Amino acid sequence: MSQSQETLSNLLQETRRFAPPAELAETANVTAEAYEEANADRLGFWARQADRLTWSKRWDTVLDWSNPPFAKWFVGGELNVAYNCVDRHVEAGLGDRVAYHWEGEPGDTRTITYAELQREVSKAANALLELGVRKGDRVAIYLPMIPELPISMLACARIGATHSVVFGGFSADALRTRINDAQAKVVITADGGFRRGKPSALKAIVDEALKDDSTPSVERVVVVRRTGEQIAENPRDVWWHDLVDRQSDQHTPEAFDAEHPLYILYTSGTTGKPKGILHTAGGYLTQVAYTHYAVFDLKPETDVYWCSADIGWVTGHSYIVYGPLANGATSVIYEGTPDTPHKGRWWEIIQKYKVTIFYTAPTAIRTFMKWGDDIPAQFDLSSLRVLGSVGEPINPEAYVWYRQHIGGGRCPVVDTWWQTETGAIMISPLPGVTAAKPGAAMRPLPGVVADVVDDQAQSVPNGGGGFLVLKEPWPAMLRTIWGDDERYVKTYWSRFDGLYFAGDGAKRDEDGDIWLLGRVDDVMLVSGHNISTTEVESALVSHPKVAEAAVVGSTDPVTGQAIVAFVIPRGSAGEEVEGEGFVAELRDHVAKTLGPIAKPRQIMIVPELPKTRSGKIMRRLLRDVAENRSLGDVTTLTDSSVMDLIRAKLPSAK
Ligand code: 6R9
Repeated sequence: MSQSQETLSNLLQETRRFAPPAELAETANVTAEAYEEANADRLGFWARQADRLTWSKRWDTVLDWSNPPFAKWFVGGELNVAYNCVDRHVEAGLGDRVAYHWEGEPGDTRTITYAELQREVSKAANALLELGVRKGDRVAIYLPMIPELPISMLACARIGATHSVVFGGFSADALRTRINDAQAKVVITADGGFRRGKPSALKAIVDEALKDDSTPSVERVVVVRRTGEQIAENPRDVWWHDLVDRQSDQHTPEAFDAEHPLYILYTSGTTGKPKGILHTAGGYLTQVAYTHYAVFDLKPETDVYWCSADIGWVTGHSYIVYGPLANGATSVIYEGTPDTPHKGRWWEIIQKYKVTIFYTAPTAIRTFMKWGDDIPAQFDLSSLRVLGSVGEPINPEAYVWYRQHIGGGRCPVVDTWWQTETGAIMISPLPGVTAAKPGAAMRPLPGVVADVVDDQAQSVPNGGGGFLVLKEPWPAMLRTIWGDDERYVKTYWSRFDGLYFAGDGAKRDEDGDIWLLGRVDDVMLVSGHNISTTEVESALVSHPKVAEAAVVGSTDPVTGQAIVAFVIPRGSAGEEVEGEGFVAELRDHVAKTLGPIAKPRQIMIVPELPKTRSGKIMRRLLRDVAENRSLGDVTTLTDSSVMDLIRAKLPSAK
């Protein structure tokens, strides 16, 4: 490790700091004392956070860790998640508060208050009961970003059914695998949704997934009419409006055990079949509510919050549905793509709804950088006060661009590290406390114990790099992989004895702050030095003509691995980005920023990068290109034609 630590400490000399705005610091929901409070008594701290919720029966024990790594939180407690997200706000007199400002891609809108949400969720719950769905049954949800999506999730939670949301962009095969793994009894879908100005079909994909009796557990398919496109109707199908609209809008929620399964969400590992990550009711809701309140400084009376993720990913589950609703927040949901009908659509939405808190992903931010500064400049973004980032390491340049061009230089940017498995944000600045560094997730939140360790599980000193681990159980942690306890233990708890292995590389800087360096599978070994893809990418993105970069290690006879970079130029960079001169300029720039060891052997200028459907760069495929292999599995790619575009560029590559 010593050699790599030395290398890492030479990399990324980022010295910029952004202190919290004074006004925000003064009125912040959470102050620095929260860290001390949680350090002094971690379980007591989480018990106080659980008191944000309304419990029908109080717990006896905060944490049962007698059978690690199988945790039980708030043992003996009982609650209803939907009641906590909806009814209790209505009972508190907040029925007229807007829960969701929904904006369809074609421009149609719906405003849903908490009182309406209560009625809609109750009707949907009654409908599921009529279909025979009972406590513990699984319901697969395959919907676009329309109000019926959170309504269906809450209806399941209300009756104790476990939902499994499958992202609307997944194929019939992917849907079938997930339905069968969860043994779903009902599928809720729509005729389609609007994307890029066109209706995109969903029901046909469900029909394909279910054909020839390949999903024997499925009894009924509920179909929401969204696009009005023609669909094939099967005997097991029922229209949402025929079924749900005639139900009573009264339903009395029943309390369930704190450890009752709330949902399964599949995450595709690098190999093998997708893992069904299981989250349970009490601990999950506690941590998403607390983190949404703390990390975004949410003031539910005045804030308008928008998370641009798809609800089909964990970010949408935790920070569009459960966290914001548990806190009684007013949120925006947008159905479509950011460039429909124009590239300023998101900024127009922020202007229209006077959004105050905005949460998005680095991939989106880098796309906006590529489109040009002049686009957000045309809109009034002065309502914003806190910005968040999630999904990948945010390159310092992207962070600074986001702060400046979206946040007007006045909004703190919180870079939030977490995973489907962690359920909720784990490492992040606090907007009223932390003097944030661009590109750093900084410190574990109060109540979270994280560390960076070497391959012997020893904490690395400040300035060192290694593996990110979590040292103590946390309330929103996954409870297992659905139906596969052994795989749960093997995947997360076997690399280091007694520690949760996140699969991410990280470093701790001289101040002890944490920087994420990407998945450990992506770290490159060049002439005996560990070099992180993230740091070389950040160096490339810090060049004024570069919008996005992806870096991989390619086998090299001399150095073991050599660095190969794929670069998308900024829209404003003009013609000169095609030539050899530009490539030489970029190589020199990396050498100057990070040192000669990090200089890419090869740089390819490309129009697009391969991304997963949740926006993460698929470096594995770029490695195949760099090493001239045929491509591996491309099923989780957003757009497989991207790989053809990249291949077409190869002959001109340096
Ligand atoms: C929430 C989510 C998890 C993986 C995670 C890491 C990467 C997420 C990050 C980040 C650096 C951040 N990741 N947030 N890396 N900085 N702020 O994205 O969940 O889809 O399960 O992905 O995403 O590599 O391990 P999920």
